[in-house]
Amino acid sequence: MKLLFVSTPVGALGSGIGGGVELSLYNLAQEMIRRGHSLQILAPADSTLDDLPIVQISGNLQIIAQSLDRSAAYAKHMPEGLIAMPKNPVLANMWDYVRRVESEYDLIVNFAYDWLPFYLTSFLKSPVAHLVSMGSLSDAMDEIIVQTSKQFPGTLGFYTPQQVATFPELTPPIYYLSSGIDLSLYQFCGQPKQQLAWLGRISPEKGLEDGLAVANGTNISLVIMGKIQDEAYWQKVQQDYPNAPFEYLGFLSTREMQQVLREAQALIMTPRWVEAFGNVAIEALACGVPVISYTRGGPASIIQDGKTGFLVEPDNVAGLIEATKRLGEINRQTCRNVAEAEFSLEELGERYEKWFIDILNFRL
Ligand code: HBI
Repeated sequence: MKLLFVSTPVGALGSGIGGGVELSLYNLAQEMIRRGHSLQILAPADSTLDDLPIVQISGNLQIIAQSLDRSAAYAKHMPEGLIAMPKNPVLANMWDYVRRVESEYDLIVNFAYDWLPFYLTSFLKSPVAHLVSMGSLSDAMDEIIVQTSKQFPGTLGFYTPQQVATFPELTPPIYYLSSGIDLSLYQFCGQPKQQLAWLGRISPEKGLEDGLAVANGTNISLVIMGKIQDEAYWQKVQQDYPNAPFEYLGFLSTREMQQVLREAQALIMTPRWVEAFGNVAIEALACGVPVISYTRGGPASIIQDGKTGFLVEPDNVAGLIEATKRLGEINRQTCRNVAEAEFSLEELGERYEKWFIDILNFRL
């Protein structure tokens, strides 16, 4: 197949602003090329992705949907369900490029959680597969997602059932794609140091304050890695936990990040929202690191309670702290084995290739 991947407009690939979708796009692109498909990636200017083919598109980055969600302060003063875009939007420039080249591809794959690509689907001749990268955030996105699932059944892909459950009724077939990583990049570690890890975009929906509360409660140092997306939030959580032992290492490459992650006794995941998946959880398992998280969103479908980590009642920090005392019950090799069985690139490629072929067959 000739595939055109259209990336998220919130940040250049490699910047970390695109969070899990950057990793998903990179891993999937690699795997599709390995399977013999030809592939082109469209992404905002200044994107880097190793040696993968990227067409850089200029224009102003899109506002992240989390800041425009239902609870956003602006929503109180504005009409219901506004769809926001900056002037000279990179999102529109990317899809204008799609319009010009679409006849050269069998399938276009949209990675943006934005209104425009869903709306443009019926304007294009080539089929569009939409990877929905988050749970329900706004009425405008819910509406266009529901509409697209009705008009183009089978063209919406999600990570998990927990993510799909946050949306209004969608027209089947619905594809649950889970996720997958290049396991060869993650080295198993059987002897961890006295430290816990927290990974992800530093932004309110990720609940970093609970991670610091665990460090405070256990007096075990929390190693934090990820892009600071909300500086004010980052300052606030540090002020709220002045004595919590932690180290912030910034946004690292996968290679550097896993060298630190693998030595952790556990990864602490503290999603405040319904995390669609949680790629960081399978990165931890791949290193043999158990995951302690809330029974909310993607982590609830990744972690096997008592076997590859512990699932705790949402927002119950004391429960997270209790779970750190039970880590001796977890066999770290089992964590790595589960990652190999369920979250390899081959498994990922299998699921996506079936989805893409189903879309093309349905259209013929
Ligand atoms: N917001 N508007 C918008 N568009 C996206 O594609 C988007 C986003 N916020 C976050 C995001 N994508 C990625 O971090 C996903 O991995 C969640």
